[in-house]
Amino acid sequence: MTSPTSLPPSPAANPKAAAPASAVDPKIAMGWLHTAKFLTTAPELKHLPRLEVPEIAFVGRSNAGKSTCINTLTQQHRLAFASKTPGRTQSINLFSLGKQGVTDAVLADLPGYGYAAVPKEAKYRWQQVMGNYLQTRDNLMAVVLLCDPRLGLTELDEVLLDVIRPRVVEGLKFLVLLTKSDKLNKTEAAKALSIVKLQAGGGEVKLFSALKRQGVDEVAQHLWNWAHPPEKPVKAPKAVPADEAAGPQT
Ligand SMILES: Nc1nc2c(ncn2[C@@H]2O[C@H](COP(=O)(O)OP(=O)(O)O)[C@@H](O)[C@H]2O)c(=O)[nH]1
Ligand SMILES: [Mg+2]
Repeated sequence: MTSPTSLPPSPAANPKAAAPASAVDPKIAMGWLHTAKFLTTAPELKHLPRLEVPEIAFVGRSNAGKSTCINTLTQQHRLAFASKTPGRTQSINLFSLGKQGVTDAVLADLPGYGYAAVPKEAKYRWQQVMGNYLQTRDNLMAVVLLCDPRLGLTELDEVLLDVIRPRVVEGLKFLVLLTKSDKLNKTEAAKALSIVKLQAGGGEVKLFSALKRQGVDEVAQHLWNWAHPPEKPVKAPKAVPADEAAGPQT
């Protein structure tokens, strides 16, 4: 393995890459995620609607647990179809989020990659669509990369990291979730975390289990914080001392 120090800066090495998941009450974040509604599906980037609201993309290998993660976060069992047949979904699915029918963010479920049984042309086509999406989608503000910790970050995940690296440097948020953590014991989980942290350049990596609900609230808080960044404080106008404001005294 190449030493991580010899690599160019990793996406996750950017301190801006993951927001602190502290500010919002997890109940508020989960309530917000529960508003998710299917918006549209697009086989190619050009079919996606242009949107102004922030978009958070879920990416990862087929079978990494992406659909299950989205369904768990949104508390909707069939929102993102958790297929038993990996590699089937080949479109970008968008889900809108927002209270009182006002969309304030969008989740994007990207097709999984790396499924061996997918024909070569389909794989190639998908790489193009995905590369295009990740490089040019204007309102993309965060990427959640899901990874089965028993496989670790694979070559295809590394390719994806390379694709998004320039955007992370410019402020794109980034988080790696090690899914199905219920399948690991404590030692295995700690080991998987440290290996993937190294691979991801020491950035934000979290254990996640839909089954045991590990990491669910925390991820919800991250998503909420990303979509609702604190407003920059407005500079108060400089106070003029009363005697100056009243003009020179005679
Ligand atoms: N034990 C366990 N299995 C999971 C978990 N999340 C997903 N799975 C299983 O992993 C398989 C793939 O999940 P899916 O969400 O369809 O993966 P996707 O292809 O990335 O969308 C399914 O059989 C899920 O039931 C989890 O947290 N724990
Ligand atoms: Mg899926």
